Amino acid sequence: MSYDREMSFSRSRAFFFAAVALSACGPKEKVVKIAVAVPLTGDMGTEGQGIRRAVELAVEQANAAKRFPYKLAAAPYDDRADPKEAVNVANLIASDRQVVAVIGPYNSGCAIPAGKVYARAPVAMISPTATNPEVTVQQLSKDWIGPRVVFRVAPTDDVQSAYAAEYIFRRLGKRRMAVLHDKTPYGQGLAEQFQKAFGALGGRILSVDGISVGDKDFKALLTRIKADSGRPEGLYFGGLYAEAGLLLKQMRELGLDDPFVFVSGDGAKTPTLFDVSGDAADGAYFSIFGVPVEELPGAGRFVADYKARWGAQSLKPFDHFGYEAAQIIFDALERSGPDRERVLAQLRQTRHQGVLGLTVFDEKGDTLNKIVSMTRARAKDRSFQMVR
Ligand code: ABU
Repeated sequence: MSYDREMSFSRSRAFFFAAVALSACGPKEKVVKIAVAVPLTGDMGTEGQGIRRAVELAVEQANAAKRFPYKLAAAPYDDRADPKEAVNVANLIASDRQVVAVIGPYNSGCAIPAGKVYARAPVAMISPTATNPEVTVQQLSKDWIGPRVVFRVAPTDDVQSAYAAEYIFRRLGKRRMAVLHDKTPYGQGLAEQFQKAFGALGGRILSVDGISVGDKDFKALLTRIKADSGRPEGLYFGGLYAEAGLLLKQMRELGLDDPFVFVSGDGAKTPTLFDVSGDAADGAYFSIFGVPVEELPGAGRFVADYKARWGAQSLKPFDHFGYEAAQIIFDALERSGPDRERVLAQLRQTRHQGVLGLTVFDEKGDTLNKIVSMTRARAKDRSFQMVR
């Protein structure tokens, strides 16, 4: 179902329920909101929409089970993956007293400034996906402007890129790499952590270049990498799928093909990549946090419910992280009641066994569940196969 159709369906449903409530003339039901602040439009909109659907599913299930003595509502906000808009959205959310916690932002570049707004409120946020260490580490600064409110259910980029460096060096046997990043907190951070880890293993980084999100033509840059006298054996890219897809396409056109490897991170690993790259993504490597949802022993029920609710094709790579963030908030709500500060205090005590396994937060708000894995793109069915 398209977003517009979903929204129109939801609006008709809301209208129907409002009419029923009015005709009943009963007391107004208390509504408690979980805000979902992610990109809902633009290049990252497909990923954000998946997370929104996952949170809405969790909310619908909790309401259907009458888990709380009030009605829960998911309140979606579109930050467009833009740090300025993420701050605007955070201010709107902070001023809505019905909101007891926030799921999001998706992007590290949004989560870093938005976290400051939520700290001032204060209202807790759990990011399902923002992986730059600074997202939570900033809360330990002596200049931090409120309580520590930021949590995340994904392990950080230093863990992910150290794993990728090991994989490239030991499993793929590569010793000389070129590095490219998109100059965002996520992409640049991932690339810098990779350089450190690959260098520590004895690998050589031959070049490091920055591109900009939205760039389309990488031929000159790739030609220079190809001609490098150090003979790079692969390209490590810190960035998102739109640029990764174009890089792959243009790399193949220039003959940068097997055994030359392309390796990137979780932000580029989405079936939407194939819309940009076509078959050129085949064989490329992508580290991810956690393991693919199909491999998670505790996620079968979620996958079945999600597909039944939203359609078999609508499941996106980070949806189970959004669903888990919602379940963690529900656990806290059960112990605290619908009060922002008490929810925050209870989130710090989280010990949640769910689709991701066990989630416990450290003093920064980072999950202690630090599993990362490597996947390889398979163009014929637009899938990513886990590789060992
Ligand atoms: N970690 C995936 C991409 C989102 C971000 O951290 O910016």
